[in-house]
Amino acid sequence: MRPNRLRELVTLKRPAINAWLSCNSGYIAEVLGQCGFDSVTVDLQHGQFGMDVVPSLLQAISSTDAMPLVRCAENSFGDINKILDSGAYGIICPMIDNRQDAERFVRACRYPPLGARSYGPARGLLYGGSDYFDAANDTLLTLAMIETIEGVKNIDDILDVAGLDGIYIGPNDLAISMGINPGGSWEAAELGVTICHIVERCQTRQKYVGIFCGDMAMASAMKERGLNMLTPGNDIQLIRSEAGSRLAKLRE
Ligand code: 3PY
Ligand code: MG
Repeated sequence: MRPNRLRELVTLKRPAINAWLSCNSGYIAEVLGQCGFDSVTVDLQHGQFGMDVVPSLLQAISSTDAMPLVRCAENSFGDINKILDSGAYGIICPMIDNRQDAERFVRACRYPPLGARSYGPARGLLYGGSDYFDAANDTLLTLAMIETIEGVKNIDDILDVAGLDGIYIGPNDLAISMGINPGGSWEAAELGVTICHIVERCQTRQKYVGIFCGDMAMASAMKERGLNMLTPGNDIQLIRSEAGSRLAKLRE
């Protein structure tokens, strides 16, 4: 099966730099992959599109060297099966609060005996290769989002679930769950301490840990802490930021 570059980066102790696609555009997906991101994540939770466009967005990403990932909209067995069958090499699942949520997620992602994924890999087979069934459980990445205080409280139970590779931190929803407005400083109130606690639990347990970063200061701080995956904002944030700085320069 085609190797998962994100697993190779763990062995090399190098962070994966992940792009985040919120637009329904194969062109933008392809451009982000061509830019050299290690992975591009199609965001089905907040992206402006539905399930039907996932195969074509994954085709665009997989015309580049970037690993095609999807954040599913919810912890749904049927949707996760379909997304993997469309050729995703990893799933980021929002709002995992406890062991049962994590078990349900893994059940959808892994073939038996580890899980209960149904067989019909469709485009996954084309992208992955003819030994897809034998190698998929060890190749595809499963990341549970911790983004509530309940998830933080249950982090060790969640990390205990066999077949789960690790955690992806959602700082905005985590802030809301702590009574803090989203989109502010990652270090606001107890938010920074909580994020560092999640990272510490994952690293102590030798589990994968990634995070969505609202700005470059946060991305650099997370890189210093040795996280496995850094997402420096979504596609629209990248466009806005570069457009804003070019405009400001020419208006000087
Ligand atoms: C969050 O910060 O809550 C996220 O889900 C990041 O996309
Ligand atoms: Mg979130």
